[in-house]
Amino acid sequence: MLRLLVSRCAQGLGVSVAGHQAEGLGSPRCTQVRQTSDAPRKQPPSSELVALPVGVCSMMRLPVQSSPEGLDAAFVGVPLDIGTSNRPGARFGPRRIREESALLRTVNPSTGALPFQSLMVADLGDVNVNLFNLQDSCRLIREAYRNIAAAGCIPLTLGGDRTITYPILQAIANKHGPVGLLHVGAHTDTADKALGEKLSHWTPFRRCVEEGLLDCKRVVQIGIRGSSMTVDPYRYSRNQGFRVVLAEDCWMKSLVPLMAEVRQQIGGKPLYISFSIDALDPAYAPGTGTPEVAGLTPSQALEIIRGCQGLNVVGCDLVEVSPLYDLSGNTALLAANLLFEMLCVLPKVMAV
Ligand SMILES: [Mn+2]
Repeated sequence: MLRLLVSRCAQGLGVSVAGHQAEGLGSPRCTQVRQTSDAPRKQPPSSELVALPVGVCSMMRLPVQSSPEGLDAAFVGVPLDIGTSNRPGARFGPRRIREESALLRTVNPSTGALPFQSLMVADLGDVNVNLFNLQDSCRLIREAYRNIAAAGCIPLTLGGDRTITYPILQAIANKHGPVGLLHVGAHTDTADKALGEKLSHWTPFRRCVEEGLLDCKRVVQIGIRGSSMTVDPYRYSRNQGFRVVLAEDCWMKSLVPLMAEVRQQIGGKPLYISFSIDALDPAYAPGTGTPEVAGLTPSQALEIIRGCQGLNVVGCDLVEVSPLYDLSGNTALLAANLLFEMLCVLPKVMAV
């Protein structure tokens, strides 16, 4: 019976169990596996045929592969947390998000989106980061994402702390030029330095501005809040032309009207979506490194992501999930759902 289950599972996932264990992005053992254009689309296995907890743990139980060739979009883990300032643990985010994502099904009846009938999607595993060297980790992430972008594959990233968005955007801008940014989170992440270092999860968007990776007139930050070292903590963002929407301006209201304005501002040029789970109130998402009270609700998060339908989304990430502070797994479950919603608004996803 065990053999039958493993065999059926491997068939459903489309990979060998041994192959999955050996692979990792950036690993010298990665092999190029080319997909033909007429290959059948990859699908999470049906929960009517394969029990939800069965199988190697991948995002949405999708096939795992090492090469982005032939993929329209892919989930990618970046298990890095050495850029965190307070509670660590985001290195365990990708695994926990994948675990909770087993519950996700394949269609989105709320929006009508059919992502797996529209796109070729797989799980590309994790970037092999250097947990003893943040600078080197950024290099490894940048190189992995340059390969993904070069293959025409849209990355949906499972973080990892916020630092990872900087090298990802280096790779994305290398392909697309300066991009618009929808950043949802509690903090602007535009500090210059902390403890004398220019690289941490406090600083990625300032580094991105300095390197010309962002189209600053098309940058929106939503959910910003919390105490600060200065009385005007958002000045840097606003001086760059960013639109900063504070959490209190979102309280107790639908964000559908806000997103209509955001769509106008972003237009049809490339957009990157970066979602920190700390945008959500800690009541919903306690499993994060720097929680701030009075945040967004899950339904507002869905309104934000669904409001990106029709935009030219070229990449997404969901960062700052630190499972150690949430034994229920609800934070990772929420993160998995938000990543699924991002998949559902990618260009070329059909809706019924
Ligand atoms: Mn944050």
